[in-house]
Amino acid sequence: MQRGFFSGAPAEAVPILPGDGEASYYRAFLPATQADELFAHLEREVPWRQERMRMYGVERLVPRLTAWYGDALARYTYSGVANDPLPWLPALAALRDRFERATGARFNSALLNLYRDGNDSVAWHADDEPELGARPTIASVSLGAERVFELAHVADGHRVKCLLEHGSLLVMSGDSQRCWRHRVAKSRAVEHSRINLTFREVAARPNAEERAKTDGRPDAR
Ligand SMILES: O=C(O)CCC(=O)C(=O)O
Ligand SMILES: [Mn+2]
Repeated sequence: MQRGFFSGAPAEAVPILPGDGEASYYRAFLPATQADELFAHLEREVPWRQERMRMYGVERLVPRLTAWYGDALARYTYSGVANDPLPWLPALAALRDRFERATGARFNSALLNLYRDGNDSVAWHADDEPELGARPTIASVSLGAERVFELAHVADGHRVKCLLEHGSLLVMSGDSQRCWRHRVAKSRAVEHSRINLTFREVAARPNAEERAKTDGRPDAR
């Protein structure tokens, strides 16, 4: 056990990786009633969508529902889909502020996943898109049904498993996206839904409209 990341937080940090990056698990990061309320609020308020992705030239539906929130310029490309962020919901902005105060890191966006039941999943991947930078810090909150989060070392295949409980927080940082891949596999045992929030900092990228506004303006310097 270590204090880690959230000094003074109610939950203790449990390191889950043996090396080559850090991942800390905080079991009861949110009290159960707050986690219940947040789950119900997000399930109801978020305009959940099932996106399509292209894999090996074949288009298929992403096996879960998603939504992307963030600052206006936090545009993000995920599985070949360019996402414009929805404006922060107050409940998400409050969590972002808490993470920023605790870590000193910035989080300008959050990717939300809704796993409707054990048939929904996320396949092996690393959050290593160029706009996240070389050593991103990712704060991942879990609500609802418990799911197993697996990590596999890219070089030696070493596996680590972590049960992500209702109200928990997992913080991945350092080389964790370069040295490890992660997934949430399908599970017949899971009947209920789960919401996952991953707070990230993406490099701000103006879209064509914003570029047009600034083009032709004299350089301020
Ligand atoms: O649902 C989770 O815990 C992980 C989701 C994830 O890895 C992602 O959205 O990149
Ligand atoms: Mn991920």
